[in-house]
Amino acid sequence: NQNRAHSVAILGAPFSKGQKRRGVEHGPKAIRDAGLVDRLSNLDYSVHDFGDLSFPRLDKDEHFMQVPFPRTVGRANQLLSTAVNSAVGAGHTCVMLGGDHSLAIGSVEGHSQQCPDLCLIWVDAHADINTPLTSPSGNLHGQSVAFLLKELQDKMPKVPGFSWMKPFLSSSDLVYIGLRDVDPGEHYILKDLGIQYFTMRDIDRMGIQRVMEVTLDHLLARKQRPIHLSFDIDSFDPSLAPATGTPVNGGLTYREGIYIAEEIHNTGLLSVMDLVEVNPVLGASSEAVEATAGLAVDVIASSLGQSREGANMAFQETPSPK
Ligand code: 6HN
Ligand code: MN
Ligand code: MN
Ligand code: MN
Repeated sequence: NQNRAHSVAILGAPFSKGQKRRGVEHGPKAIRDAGLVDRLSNLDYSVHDFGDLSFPRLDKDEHFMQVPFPRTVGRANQLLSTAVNSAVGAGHTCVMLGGDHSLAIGSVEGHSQQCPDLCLIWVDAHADINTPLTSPSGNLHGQSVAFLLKELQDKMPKVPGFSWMKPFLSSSDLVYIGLRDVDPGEHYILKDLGIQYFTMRDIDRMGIQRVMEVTLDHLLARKQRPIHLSFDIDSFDPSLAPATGTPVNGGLTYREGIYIAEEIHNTGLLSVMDLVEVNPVLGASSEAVEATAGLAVDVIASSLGQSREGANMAFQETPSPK
């Protein structure tokens, strides 16, 4: 129970234009319906649910190269950045509910306005580090990290809609966990920049305990600093998280995912987290949707201190009879 921040801000971001499938804009509602606010209140937080942001529909937004909806995605992220900036500035630990993973651009950027020394843990089947020139799909949810990294600045064309931001993150301030579907251009960039990453094969070899030890050591050994956790639900195995747009077999087990969240909580340094890519329209049944959204709630609660050891907040001593 050490280090419990007292207030959490929930920001819903019902946005889907970073990719081409419909439905991921309903992620925030599905995650709230799975009981998020009650679960966090039981952890003794004061929960401030700021509701859903509203994002403008831009009627003229032509492709840029092969990238669809660039101005719409840029503007949504600008609005999200402002919201995260003020939630963190007001002293909340911030939970951003997506929406697709392009939203991490605005979430991490807004966080960096308050915490310029933040570090980033990206839990995902994918590296989301394509540039518009390497992307096989054009989709911006597969390019978020490329917008953040200083080292890619001169590899990035000027995408319309993004002139409000400058890259600010160093590649040494980022660690990936869960990778298993990395595009050729992405693999080149990961190697070229020497980014620390752990694929599912690495988790098989080292175990999740060692992966977290090396991750946190890499980011925090030199100095303690705020953590941004960007958690893509497709990092989990599709048997656990079927309702998502780009599922890949061979993902995290339930216990690996929860262990990642617990270890991040135990640092006492979690400042902002994203939970993205829950798409209720893509579940084969309501059970599949509820399982995916319930898993999202479990990850958020564990990141904020829900413990498998149990809590003893109601007890100062073991009750005696009479
Ligand atoms: N996500 N690497 C593929 C692409 O289109 O760039 C997939 C990206 C998936 C993005 O899951 O957040
Ligand atoms: Mn819809
Ligand atoms: Mn992602
Ligand atoms: Mn992904």
